[in-house]
Amino acid sequence: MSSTADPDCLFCKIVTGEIPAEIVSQTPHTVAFRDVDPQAPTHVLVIPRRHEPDIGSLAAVDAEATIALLAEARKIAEAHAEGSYRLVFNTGAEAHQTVFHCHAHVLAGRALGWPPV
Ligand code: DGP
Repeated sequence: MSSTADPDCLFCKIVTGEIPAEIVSQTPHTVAFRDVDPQAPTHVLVIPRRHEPDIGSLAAVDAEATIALLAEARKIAEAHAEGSYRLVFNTGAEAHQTVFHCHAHVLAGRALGWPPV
């Protein structure tokens, strides 16, 4: 497990508790908390404790944390959703990534359209 962090990163500050969040779960590799601007009745962000800007960069350097993140997202979805959910990794500004610390959005609790807009 790596302890890499970016002192200027909002989500690193949620990991340390410097910025409060409505925590849903914590594991050795991950922290999950409710999104401040929920887009569905269930909208939880699952992040690695390790600072990496996106899921691809996390996967390239830390397979264990990547698997842990996916496993935790599944666990949260199963606990908070009734069967159907969407797991989203916005990656890059053009894809609406606004916080550059890897995060999975777990969205559930309403019908979700396709394609996403
Ligand atoms: P994205 O656009 O994919 O980078 O998603 C970033 C999400 O982070 C967005 O849905 C809003 C959420 N967010 C931003 N700042 C905070 C915060 O301070 N607390 C919480 N709980 N969520 C935040």
